[in-house]
Parts: sequence; C-alpha cells; structure tokens
Amino acid sequence: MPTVHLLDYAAGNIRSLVNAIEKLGWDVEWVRSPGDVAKAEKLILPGVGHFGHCLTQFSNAGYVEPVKAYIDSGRPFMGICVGLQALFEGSAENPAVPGLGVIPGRLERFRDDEKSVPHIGWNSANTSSKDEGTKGHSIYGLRPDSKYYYVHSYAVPYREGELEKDGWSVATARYGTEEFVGAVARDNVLVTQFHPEKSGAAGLRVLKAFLEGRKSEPLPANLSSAVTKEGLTRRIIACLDVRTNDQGDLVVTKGDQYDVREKSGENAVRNLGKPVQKAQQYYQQGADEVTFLNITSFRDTPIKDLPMLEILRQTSATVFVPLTIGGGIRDTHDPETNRTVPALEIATLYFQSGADKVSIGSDAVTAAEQYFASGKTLTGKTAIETISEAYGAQAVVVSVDPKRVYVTSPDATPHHTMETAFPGPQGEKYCWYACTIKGGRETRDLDVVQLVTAVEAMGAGEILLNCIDKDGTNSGFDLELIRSVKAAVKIPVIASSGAGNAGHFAEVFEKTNVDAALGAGMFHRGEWTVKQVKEELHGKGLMVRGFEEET
Ligand code: 1PR
Repeated sequence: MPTVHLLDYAAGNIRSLVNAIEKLGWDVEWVRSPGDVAKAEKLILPGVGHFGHCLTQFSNAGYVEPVKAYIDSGRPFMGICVGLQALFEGSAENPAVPGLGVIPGRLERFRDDEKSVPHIGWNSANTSSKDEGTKGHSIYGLRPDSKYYYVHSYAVPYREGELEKDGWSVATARYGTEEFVGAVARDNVLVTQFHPEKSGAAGLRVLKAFLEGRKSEPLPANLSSAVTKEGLTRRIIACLDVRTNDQGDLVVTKGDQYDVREKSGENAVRNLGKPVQKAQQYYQQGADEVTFLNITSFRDTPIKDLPMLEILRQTSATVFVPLTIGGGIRDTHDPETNRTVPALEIATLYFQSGADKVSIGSDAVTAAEQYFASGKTLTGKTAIETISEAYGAQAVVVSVDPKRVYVTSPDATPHHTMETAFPGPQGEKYCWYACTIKGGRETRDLDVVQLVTAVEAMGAGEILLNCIDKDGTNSGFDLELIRSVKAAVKIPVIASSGAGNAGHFAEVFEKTNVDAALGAGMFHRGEWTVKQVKEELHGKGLMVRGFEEET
C-alpha cells in the first residue's frame, strides 16, 4: 500500500484521520522524531487544540527546521486545522508563540458579538468565485457546493488578493459577517482549516486528491458556476443513549423523561438497536454529528473495560463526521487497581479511540457548585479545565440535564426565573430550571444559567442542552429553556429533548438562535430519518449540509 507520513506532535485526537487515510487505501507511517521528517515522501501535519500549546510542543521537539526544509524540498505537504494555523506567522490566541511563517498572515479570534464562538459546524470552502487562476477548477477536490466540518475560534481573515498575489490559491468561508480562509494551496502545499477526515464524503474527496497529487481539476460543468449559500449550516445531530440491558448487552436505549424501562412485560431496558450499527445508519442518512451517551456511567467500571472505547474504535473506522462521547467523564475510581484515574486520562482514552469531543454532565454540576461556593474561583483542576487546556475548548461539551421548577413569582426564589407560556399545575406563571446529576436521579440547588455561565468560564466549548420534562415526549423542544441559555453564553448550544418530527427542528431553528439540534427517539424508532428531516428543513429555506455519496 502507498504510505503517507503523519506527524503527531501533540498527541491529539487523530485516530479518525488515520481511519480516513486507511479507508482511502493508504498506510500511515508515523514521524517519531525530527530525523524521520526527511524520510517522508508525503507528509500530513494534523493539529487540534491551542495554537500556542501545539506550536510550543512542535518547536521544543525540534520539528520547525526539518518541516520547513521538507516544504522547501517541494514534496507534498498537508496541514489540517492547527496544522494550517502553524504555517502562518502567528495567532492572536498566543501572540508570543511564532508560527512557521511559510504563509504570510496572522489568525484573529472570531467576533462573538453576533455569533457563537467557537465556530463549530459545516461551512464552505469556496474557490471558484475568488481566484482567476482557479476559476472553474477545483483545488484538491474542493467543491463550491460542498460543506466541510470546522471547529475553531481563530481564523485567518480573508482579504481578497492578499494571498493570491504571492501565488496562493485560497478557498474561503463566511461566518456571520466575517470572511475567512478555509483552505490555501500553492505548489506542493495544501492546508485546510476544516477537518477533511470529519467532513464525510466531501472531506474524503479532498484527502484523496492530496494523497493522489491531484492539485487542480476542472469542476463538473454543473458546478463551475455554482456557489453554495455561504455560511454555517443548521447542524442535525443523532444521539444514542447507550447502556447494558439486563442480559449484559450494550444497547441503544431511550428514556421517556429519563426512564428507559418498558412500561409493559418484564419492565426490560428499552432495546432500540446496536450502537455501532445505528451510528453508521445515521451517518449514511446524513447526520452532521453522532453523540453517544453512556447513561449508566455513574457505576464504577474497571477503566480497561470502559464499554464505549470499543464502540468508538469500531464507529470511527467508518463514520467520518464528529463523534462525541459522554457519560463518566470525571476523575474515576478504578476498582481493579484501586487508583483514582484523572478525568483527563479518561478523556485521552476516548480521544485515542476515535472521539472528537467528550461530554461532561454530573461532574460539571459539581464543578459549578464549587465555582460559586469559592466566589467564582477557577482552580485549573476540574475535568473541564484540564481537558479544555489539553485538547482545546472545542473538544469539551457540557451536557445539561435540567428539570423545570414552577414558582408563583420571581421573588419566590434567588434562581434565574422566567415567565412561562406553560403555567404550572397550580397556575404558576414563572419557572426556573434546576440542574440534576446521575441522569436526573438527583436534583441540585443550582440553575441552568448558573451552570452554563460557570462552565463557559472554565473553558467548555459547547452546551448540550437536554430537558428532562421534554425528553422522549415527541412534543418539540423547550424553546423557553433554549432562549434563556442562549442569552447567557457565547459558546454554541445544541437543543436536545422532545423532537418528534422535522417540524420541531424547523421550529427550534426559526424561533431561537440555537446552533444545532439533536434527535434520538424519533430516529431510533424509525419514525423519521435524518435525511427526511434535512430535506424538510431545506424545503423551508433553512441551509443544511447536502448528502454526498462516498465515491
Ligand atoms: O453525568 O457525565 O456521567 O453523563 C451522563 C450522560 O448521560 C449525560 O449526558 C446525561 O444527559 C445522560 N443520561 C443519563 N441518564 C439518562 C437517561 O435517559 N436515563 N440521557 C441520560 C439523557 C439525553 C439525550 C436524549 C435527548 C433526546 N438523554 O441523550 O436523547 O433527551 O431525546 P428525544 O429526542 O428522544 O426526546 P455523566
């Protein structure tokens, strides 16, 4: 098999990249030391997390000069995400840490006055309309009608002609009112801000074109003038609650207000299918992300037997969109070794098994309670802070399990209340949302606004906003809850709980500014496919990522 060298200097979550390369029929050779770089015939520089953290590791390990010499040698070089950022002169993320300066320019943070930051989701990489040199042509398989998966807070602002004048071809994307560099290519170099290994068929096409050295090809006639509507698509996520059934098999289940047992028969755990198979099915249907939640994670399991590790290894081998794993991401007592394993070590196991993001539930509530109890002091030791510091904010999701609490007036509680259009059982017109832990089994005296503001301060990159009252009801999302959380944070929020049809997805996107929406039961029960939901949203004029066959 042909080989490509991979330079993994920061132990990032790059198993998915290896899986994508192997799926395309190539073998990965690892660059283990600066001396290995010269051996490479083709070299890929991946990268996740902080610019400064990555470039410092890269430089301290002695890679700067060997990689610059490799690029100067004219052999094919691809940089992905922080691997693109590294080639520029520097980044506002860590002004004291220099980039390689191969490409002129610096990264700036997205403005968060009009949109969520990090920029997470599917956006364009348009070359056709910008650059005479590439008009009607595709750089390395990029297409104006495709969308690619981005997950970053810093970007190179696009200023027309600035890079082109030095012979660089540029593919751009727009986020809010900001136009930025999605990919840049010249001679033997291709760098992408997006993750081709997480961008489905469109991303695999780019990776394949690089591996096969296809720099520029005429676009298919129907695409040469096509330009997708620019901007971030509405992200549709399929969520799989996973646990062992009474026979010990790992199954996809679904709670009805978090109760996963059938109401009839032997009161068995609802069994809606096999996790890996369902995930592959949703990927084929066009899901933009897949989330696994291990819902019995509060039970101590020997670390080596963590059930979701194998599920991630198998899923990430064939599912090339972002995978999130939640359940049990916390400092964990290992009954076998009688040792407490830090949350960061647990998360690293999942990243090395193919996860792109970890989701933290109960532990986030505990950390938020301590945050407020200590006068909003950040210790740097919480699971959120340590994982975000090591892998970047975009790798940390906080899953919220709130329960509605009715009050007669805002003065009846110190918590963040709202007037509700759905009065309580005694006609109460106000409510607040209490956080719960252990899958809703324990309610805490902490409200969701307190929780989300605390975890944002700790470096969480995204909120998975469930709702116990709505869970499994097929009655639509809790728009009041979503609006109150969206008003409280700048990081992206995923609406979850209650979806029963495509109309509920359209409603939440049209009536709130939520960044993504998640479905579970309606997909598991086969009532709707992800593809049908996307087709209906597209029909209503909402921009969704189109389905592309893997070629
Ligand atoms: O607390 O960090 O160990 O994480 C536990 C994780 O497991 C949390 O993310 C928590 O939300 C989840 N969880 C725990 N128990 C349950 C349960 O159902 N008994 N799942 C559970 C919560 C949320 C979504 C659900 C949506 C959409 N479910 O997974 O799929 O509500 O459902 P719908 O579209 O069918 O309405 P930790």
